[in-house]
Amino acid sequence: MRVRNLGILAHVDAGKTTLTERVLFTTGATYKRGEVHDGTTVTDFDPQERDRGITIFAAAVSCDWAGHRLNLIDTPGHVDFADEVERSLRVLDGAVVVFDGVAGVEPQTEAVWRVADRYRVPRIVFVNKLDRPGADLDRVVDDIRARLRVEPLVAQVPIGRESDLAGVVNLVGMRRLTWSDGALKEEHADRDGAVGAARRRLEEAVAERHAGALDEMDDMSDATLRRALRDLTLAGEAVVVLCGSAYRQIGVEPLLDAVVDYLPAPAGDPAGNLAALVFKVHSARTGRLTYLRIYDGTLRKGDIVWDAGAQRTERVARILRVQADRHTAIDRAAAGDIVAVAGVKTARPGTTLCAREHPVLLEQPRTAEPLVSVAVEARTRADAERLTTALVTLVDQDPSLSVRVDAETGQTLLSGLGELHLEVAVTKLRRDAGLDVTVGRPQVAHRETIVRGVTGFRYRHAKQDGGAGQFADIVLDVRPVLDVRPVRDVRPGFGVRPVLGVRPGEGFASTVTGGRVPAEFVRAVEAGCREALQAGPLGGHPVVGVHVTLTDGGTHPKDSSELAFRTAGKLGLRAALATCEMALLEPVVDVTVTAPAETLGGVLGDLAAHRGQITDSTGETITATVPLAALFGYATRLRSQTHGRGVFTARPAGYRPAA
Ligand SMILES: Nc1nc2c(ncn2[C@@H]2O[C@H](COP(=O)(O)OP(=O)(O)OP(=O)(O)O)[C@@H](O)[C@H]2O)c(=O)[nH]1
Ligand SMILES: [Mg+2]
Repeated sequence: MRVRNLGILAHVDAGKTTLTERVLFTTGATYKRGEVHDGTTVTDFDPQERDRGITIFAAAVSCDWAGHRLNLIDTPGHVDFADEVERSLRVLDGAVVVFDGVAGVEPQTEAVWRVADRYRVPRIVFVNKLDRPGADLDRVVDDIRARLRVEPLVAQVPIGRESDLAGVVNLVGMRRLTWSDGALKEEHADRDGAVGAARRRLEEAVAERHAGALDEMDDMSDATLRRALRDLTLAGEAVVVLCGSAYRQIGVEPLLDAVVDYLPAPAGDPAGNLAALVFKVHSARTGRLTYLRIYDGTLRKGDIVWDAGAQRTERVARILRVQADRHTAIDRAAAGDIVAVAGVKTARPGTTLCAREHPVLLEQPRTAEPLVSVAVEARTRADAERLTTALVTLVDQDPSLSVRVDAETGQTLLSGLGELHLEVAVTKLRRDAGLDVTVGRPQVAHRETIVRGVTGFRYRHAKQDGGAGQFADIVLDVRPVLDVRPVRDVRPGFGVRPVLGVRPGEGFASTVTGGRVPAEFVRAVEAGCREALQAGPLGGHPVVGVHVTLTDGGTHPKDSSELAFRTAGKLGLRAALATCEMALLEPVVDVTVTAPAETLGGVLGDLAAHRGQITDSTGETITATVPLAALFGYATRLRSQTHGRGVFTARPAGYRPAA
């Protein structure tokens, strides 16, 4: 059977889960339509999702349409769960990006669009909620062109507006589609008036970008148009725009046709050597489930596979086809499939599973850096040990969570992408693991960087008091890697000062000549340096924006080893950093606040008082860069400043020196 693996992506509340629900209903995979607000959808099955009315975990479902199997992943839209979306995007071949017909391009939609660009995932746009008052397809299309810098190829014209929305005209094929209570009526559409003009515009936009279509400029057939739309979608040169209302079940069938027509089939060879990427791990009461995408080869029940990164074997006890929280055991899965397996013990998101004789490592998804942490503590001694196990399980499933014990206070700190992310994690500890834990106030996760470096820093690690000795001599240059960002659109009067943005990441190089430090020892020094960067001298925070050069060194004929050089790298860089001028960095976020104009003065004043830098303020919208710490409790503050009418969205914008 032919396959389409696709994700449903968007900002929070755009209607992804509702659309997924309607897709399952339309294709006959379910017999009743669930609703997010009733807690009855297939993909929001976790109790926390049902309570909160939002998607938290990416959920996979399958259905059949027009002779194809569609494997869909409904993703969360909240920025705190962006890592879940990133991991899903890594294994998908295509995506439907959903837009709210009133709100247009929202911040998290823009963010996931960029991630999809990075992974080169072909996309189709679905402008949803056209039944809502104030919805306007043309405005959303203009917004997409301007903000996402992509040419929208509008392939439908809505029939009726807002609450009178009745259907759409498909410009490819010239069909008039109307729905009444979910039942589709299909008729021929005439090429006159607005519909004819829209078809002409679509033909022109396509001909401008596609040679085959240009040849038929004067009389373009539907087949040519369809082929051109597919070519342009796959090449990422433009994006097909469809529309409707998921809630009212308008526009779902033509969207599914477009998925089959325009999005790519998975590549890969079922007869090849196994290559599969783990993108999700879920520990259920029934055991650990590992979700994977098979790129090449065929996986059979009972297979022994190789984890090339960790250099160990794993056994695939069972293979499961996933339908949200329901699983069906199958005997095999092949290239192009997305399945879950049971029995795999240690593979984490990002792990490649392959054949031992043909080891490969697939590109890992990027993991977002934790921004916020809370101290967690078990109330009883008996729970303390179980807490450690439960935390390990949490981090195992979600690489954007991390745990460390603070060296000074001895507290266990759980770090994640935001307050909601941590709240969800703590609720899991309480509900799933049944632990009685207390949780401290959220704190931002700081970073450290160097402002002034050091050159020619010599460090000698020598332990030669009898027995096998250790000797390593190294000389390091340490310098900052700074990226000076201009302040955007600064307006007078807000007290804005220039800031340094710090590029995350660091570098290592060696300029040692004459073989004074052999290559394997240079690598050991680098590994030691990376360890040293995990805890800086100011407060044990990770150190970023540092470049280290090994400029010289020396060995001992008997006592030098990789271990000795690794230790020298770690202790040497730690000592070098202690002599550098260091700076503490704090995470900042870009916030967009929308509120009634008469309340904006108060909102502006509050943001400025919390060290926010206002970057723009027009009409009813303010954008600002604000320390993440200032956002704790912001929802409550904004509510009182705007009499409950203000809304805001935030997204990470890197690190700035802490005031
Ligand atoms: N009027 C209208 N409401 C809709 C439509 N689609 C979804 N909604 C409503 O919008 C709200 C959010 O819908 P969801 O499907 O949960 O949105 P989502 O994109 O999955 O949200 P997250 O998973 O939290 O990011 C729900 O109350 C839906 O009933 C639509 O086409 N028209
Ligand atoms: Mg959802």
